[in-house]
Amino acid sequence: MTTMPLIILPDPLLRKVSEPVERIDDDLKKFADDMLETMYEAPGIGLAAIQVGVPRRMLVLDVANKDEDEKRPMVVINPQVLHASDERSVYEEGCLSIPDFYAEVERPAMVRVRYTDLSGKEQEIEADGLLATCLQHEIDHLDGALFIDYLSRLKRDRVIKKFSKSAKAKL
Ligand code: K1U
Ligand code: ZN
Repeated sequence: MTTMPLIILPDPLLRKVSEPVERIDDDLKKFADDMLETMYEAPGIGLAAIQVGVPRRMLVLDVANKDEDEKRPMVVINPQVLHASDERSVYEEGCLSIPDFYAEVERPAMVRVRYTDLSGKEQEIEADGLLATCLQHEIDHLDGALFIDYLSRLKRDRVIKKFSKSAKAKL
């Protein structure tokens, strides 16, 4: 397995709308393994393909409690949100593409999502808690949206400015 470099704000790729995955083959399975390895190494609880520069509608996540011995990796291909609850929940989110910045975001507390798994089988899950938050955060990435988009314009612009400055300083 290989880890891949992460795309960091303000890279314009993060605003790209990803295209559906059309074929599940050995290359895609290897890519899913590499995404999981990259997520665990970061460390993170989720990762969308666009965060490693691949504009495909695919994400991985593992929201298992870190005290648990068992990993619970999920590979989610071409997800569709079928239902989002009116009830909301607030969670302090982070993003591997916006390192060391965290902010509270309010989202639907429960979502029902249809997706294809790595064996090509259609699945449906009803998620709440951290899984619901993480799924929505990752599905947003597939549509070019970031959790900072839910903050006030002032806060969002401040974060973008800070990351743009540090990107320029690295040139
Ligand atoms: O998509 C990403 O950038 C990954 C992101 C997912 C996420 C976190 C929190 C709420 C919603 C979605 C992360 O994994 S940030 C890192 C993080 O949350 C974490 C890191 C180590 C241990 C536990 C959590
Ligand atoms: Zn993110």
